[in-house]
Amino acid sequence: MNAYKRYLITSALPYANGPIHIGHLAGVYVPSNIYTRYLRLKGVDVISICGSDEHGVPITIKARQEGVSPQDIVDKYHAIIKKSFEDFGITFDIYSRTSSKAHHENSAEFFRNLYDKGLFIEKTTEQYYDPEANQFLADRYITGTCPHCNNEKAYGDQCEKCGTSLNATDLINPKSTLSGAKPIRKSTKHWFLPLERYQSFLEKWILEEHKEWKTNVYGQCKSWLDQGLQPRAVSRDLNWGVPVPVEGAEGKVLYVWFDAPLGYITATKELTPDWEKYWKDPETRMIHFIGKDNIVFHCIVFPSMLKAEGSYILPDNVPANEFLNLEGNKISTSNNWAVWLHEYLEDFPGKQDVLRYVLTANMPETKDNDFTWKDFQARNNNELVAILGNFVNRALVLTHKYFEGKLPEMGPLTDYDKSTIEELPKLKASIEKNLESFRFRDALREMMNIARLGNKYLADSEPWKIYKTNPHRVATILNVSLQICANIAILAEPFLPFTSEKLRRMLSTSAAGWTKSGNINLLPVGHQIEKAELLFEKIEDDVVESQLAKLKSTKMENQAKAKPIEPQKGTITFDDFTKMDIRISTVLAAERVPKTKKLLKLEIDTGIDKRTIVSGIAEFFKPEDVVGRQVCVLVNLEPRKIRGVLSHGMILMAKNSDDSLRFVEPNEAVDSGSSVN
Ligand code: B3M
Ligand code: ZN
Repeated sequence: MNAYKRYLITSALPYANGPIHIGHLAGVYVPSNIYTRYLRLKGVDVISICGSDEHGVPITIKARQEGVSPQDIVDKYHAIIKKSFEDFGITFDIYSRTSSKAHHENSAEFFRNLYDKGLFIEKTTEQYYDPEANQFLADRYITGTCPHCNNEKAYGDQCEKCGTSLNATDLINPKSTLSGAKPIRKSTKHWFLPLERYQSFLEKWILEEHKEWKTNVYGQCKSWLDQGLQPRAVSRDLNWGVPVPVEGAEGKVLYVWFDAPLGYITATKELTPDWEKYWKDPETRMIHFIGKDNIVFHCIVFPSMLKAEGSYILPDNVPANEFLNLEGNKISTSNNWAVWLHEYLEDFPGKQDVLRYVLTANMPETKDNDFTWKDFQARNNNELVAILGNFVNRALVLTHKYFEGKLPEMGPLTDYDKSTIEELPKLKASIEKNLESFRFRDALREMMNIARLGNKYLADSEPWKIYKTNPHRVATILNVSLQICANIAILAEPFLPFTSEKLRRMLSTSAAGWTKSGNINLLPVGHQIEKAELLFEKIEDDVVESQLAKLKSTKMENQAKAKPIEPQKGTITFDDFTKMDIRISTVLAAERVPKTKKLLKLEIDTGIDKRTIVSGIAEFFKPEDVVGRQVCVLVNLEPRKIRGVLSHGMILMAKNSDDSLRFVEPNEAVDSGSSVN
């Protein structure tokens, strides 16, 4: 890696159509931030670029749903997203946006450049059109069945299930998402980037020269290339986006996946007049951090665009992650199945590093992974509190207790001291090796192994037991322990920046660079440390349970929305209605009907008489839950034998959307025998 002079780190531009959730963080922004912080600490020339993706159908769909303009939507979410990144220590050198004038100019100029060189194909083709909404159906305005994996909810430009990039005309049973109508075909002119012209270049560049790319990334690229690349439309019939900068292109804008990656270039231009050295000097190493659904655009389409232009460098690596699920289900913005960062901060103020830690420890690096609140609690309590927090706290508190908070002098070292100290440079080297190969989970584990090492060292050495008899030995133990703390303050910074800062404050030490760490000489003898504060707090069961309850109610709302309401039954006459004799009754006794799952046998006081009714409610109510309850009973229903018991009537129940049952009961006590009509 030392052959490079500087680094350009890009992170996928989030669509400004909603806030940011844990899936975004784990997939893209935590890894890119860890990597960038690591390089910055090493003193490398690095810039980290991001911004909001403000064009495309995701934005216009959201605007339509909320009844506001696309500009209103992107203004709102750009601000929310930007703040979330700042709150979580995701520090970009610039967080830009693609609806800016600078970006419109930059992307129009890039298009025009390729256009003038004759690198596009201009074609009039038939595209899907919604005759009810009077609109062409680009990208997410159309859904249908994916011809590759049969996913019924594939979009017009991509199937999110199998990752394949599609043309709307590939979809089976296409449907307009605007009106639900079956689309018709209508001809329209567009500009296509002939990707097939770059096929052999891409094969050599990726398949031969970048065998080191992650298997998931390399594999997707290979399967794309094996299928053979096709021309890809880079314009759309939409009124939101960068207008196509040529004559006769009214009502047409650049395809969002044409302009969005150029946003990386716009942002760099906005950041520094020296932007060209980051984009055009082969001694710059460019890395794209993205999620797996963006692989084709960053490894095939954007490199083809850059290659076509000719003067830009290409990414040296694209360490895409897989997806993070939440409690076993796919994270979904539209179903509100997510942990939103702004909500997390309300519930867990000041605990950004806990989330960063858990998301890194579970990062979906090679396969999809699951976030669960139980795991969140366990990792906080058993790892951050019990290992890292505990070690640092004991080392600092004991130094105050025995040496007035001044770093004591190191005496002769035992073999155990020496073997502990020797671990430090090894662990540091292992963190580096893992970070440089984008193995963030392993890097984090090795960082925690330093805290484990310190924790074990203190526990084994038991300075609190020997102070009276051997204070010099205690001085050595605490010197070694505090030096380990100082190492943690540096080596944890990429992962846990807030904790690192707090620890540095407590140790009264500035942010010494990465290169100085890995040894035991970070703090001088006599160095005064500050008061010890706790780095982490235990998370109790009720806190986690309330998060789970929140998700459960989301799930119920979604089920209710998903379940079609039964249509109304045929009309009846008033006479039909008055034939039903419904009475308020009281349950006197209840027992299960033996050998059945669903049936309770109830003794009922109907006011008219006392009788037996068999009711299919045992899955939802225990006998003791129903005794004494007032219920509505259809008393003149023809008696019926159910499992050998004669049932005289029927209790009225309401069936909830999840098929669970509730009693229909008077809201205040009513005399038994009162009629209901
Ligand atoms: N806006 C992210 C997404 O697919 C997409 C990335 C653009 S990066 C140039 O959600
Ligand atoms: Zn598919």
